[in-house]
Amino acid sequence: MTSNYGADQIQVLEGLEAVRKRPGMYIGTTGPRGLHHLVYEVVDNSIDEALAGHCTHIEVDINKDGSVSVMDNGRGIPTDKHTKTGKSALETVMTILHAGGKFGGGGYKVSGGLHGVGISVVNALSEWVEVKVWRDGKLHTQRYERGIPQNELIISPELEHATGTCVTFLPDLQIFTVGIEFEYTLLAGRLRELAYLNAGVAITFTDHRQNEPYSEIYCYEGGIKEYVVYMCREKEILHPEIIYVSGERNGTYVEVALQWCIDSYNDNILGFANNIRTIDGGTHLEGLKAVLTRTVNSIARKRNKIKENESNLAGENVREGLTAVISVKVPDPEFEGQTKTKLGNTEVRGIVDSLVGETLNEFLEFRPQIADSIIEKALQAFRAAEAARRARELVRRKSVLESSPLPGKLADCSSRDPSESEIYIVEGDSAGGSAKQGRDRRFQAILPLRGKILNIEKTDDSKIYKNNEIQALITALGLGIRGEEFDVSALRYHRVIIMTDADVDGAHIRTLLLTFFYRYQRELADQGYIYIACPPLYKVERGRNYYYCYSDRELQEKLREFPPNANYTIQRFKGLGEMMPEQLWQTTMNPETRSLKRIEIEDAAEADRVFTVLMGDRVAPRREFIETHGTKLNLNDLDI
Ligand code: 0RA
Repeated sequence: MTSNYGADQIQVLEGLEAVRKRPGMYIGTTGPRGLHHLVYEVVDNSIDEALAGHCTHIEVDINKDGSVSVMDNGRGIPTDKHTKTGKSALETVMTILHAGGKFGGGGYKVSGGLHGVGISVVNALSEWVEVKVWRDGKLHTQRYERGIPQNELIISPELEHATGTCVTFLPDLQIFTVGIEFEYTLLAGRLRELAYLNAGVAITFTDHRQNEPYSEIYCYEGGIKEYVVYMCREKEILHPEIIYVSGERNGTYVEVALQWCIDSYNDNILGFANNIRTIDGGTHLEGLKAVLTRTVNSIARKRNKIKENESNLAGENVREGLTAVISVKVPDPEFEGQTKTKLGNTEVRGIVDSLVGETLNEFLEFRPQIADSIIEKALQAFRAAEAARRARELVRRKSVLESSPLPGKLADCSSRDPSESEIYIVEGDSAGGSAKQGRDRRFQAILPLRGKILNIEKTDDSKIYKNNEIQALITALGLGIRGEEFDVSALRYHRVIIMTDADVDGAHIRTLLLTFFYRYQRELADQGYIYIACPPLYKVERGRNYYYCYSDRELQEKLREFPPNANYTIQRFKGLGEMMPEQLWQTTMNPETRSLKRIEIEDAAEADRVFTVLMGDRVAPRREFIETHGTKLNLNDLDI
């Protein structure tokens, strides 16, 4: 310990104690989402170093003991002593809230919602942290426990003159009481996203928890341009070259990549501010949409594709078939909305508008063929929208869905009172069978869905609503389609419970359903009508007693209770269909004994985000990933 235990030291302890007392204020939750934020927080520091131009490689490792290491080849956190406090800069960064920014670094501190709280918060919420800094030909190390330094900086000479930082931390089970198991998929999704957003930065991600380490490298020289290529990989593109804009004004950096596709009828625009996905949009997206509409209209008029007496193309016409990524870096970002994922800075609207306007105008002026094909696509969209509007007026709002009967495979409950009724959305017919036999039919309805439903990412609205499984779902719930007002009073059940297997396919279907609800029936998630069922993973039998375990941790704890040479059997439930109806009722459906997880809007937003980077990807590495990690994924450890 440092010897000068003065006022400074007491202040430090009070600061970190405040974080440990109210962790939610700093990282949102102490559930899985908050746990994963610790990693993002540490990685963000290395990303900042990369943005400052001093770091090219970041390595993230999940270690065998469950700790995580984040290593970079940046300049290394400064280690020189502060004359005033007698502490090293390193110790200051590790122990004082929000100290990071004081030591230079980028001016684009990520401060959306839960990010940007500083590495000291990770320190406060970890059982231990070990920091290594390579600088000035020396290795500096220091260990902390629950935020408190355990030794002075240990300085040893290094032969190699490399620089960099490595932070290893083990989250504190006293804080994260539901467990500290990191989920590969979630971390991989965010790391890949960061690699796309920061062109050229290589991020290596390795999981050492199995016998064979599993590793992936994300590095995209083309940055968001490559992201757009990836998003369009299965579509037919309208123009060969991705339209790319980058520029800076008043300290705000703007980067945009655009690609129109022929066989796509909606738009897919991803927005980011300071590396945070702005799911709820904001001023950067408003600026982009405004300038797209204005520029395409103006070029269309110049090229005489719209006559003087004809009206302008609407924004949605212009955006039809557009895939885009916009990433802005703002010195003082303001994040708004329930999930803090909407950029509020008003100055950004005009900056995006003018920077994109200049480049896009020039791009299209010099490429009249591309301009014409984009205009033609928008004109078609305009005509189709007009035709659809006339058709709708003719039918007088009599939608197909309104008149359709309840789906055949719905096993409805007898109650007609939504407030006491629940519907289980179950994966597959065999699980559906068990659930139908196991339920209490007075208030529990069962809707089995077949297979993978559909991939929302790759399809447009009209196809989604034509899909049998989605139609069955919407009709069973009693809801209309997007665009018409959402009417909660029409909702037939006030608990919509997603019950999928605890494996990769189950996780996929759950993510897909949450994404669907998030995008098309957001009110349901907003108002807390959506739940996740928590089926057990194991049944342990010993003599005449049996126990259900809902996570690997619970299983380990149960086994530890037994004497060393006890006889017992473990049954692992591979799917819900393997459970007897009575078992399913007892463990998962009986309101007296079951546990349900209510989905909050943030969970649905997170599902939407993971879905975008991971779920559309069906290339070989993903298959390999599922084979390696399939058994590790555990429903009970997920927030989503
Ligand atoms: C401020 C100044 C300098 C380095 C860093 C921050 C830094 C912080 C972290 C956190 C993780 N990795 C990092 N790498 C660098 C360097 C100032 C100088 O050398 O002049």
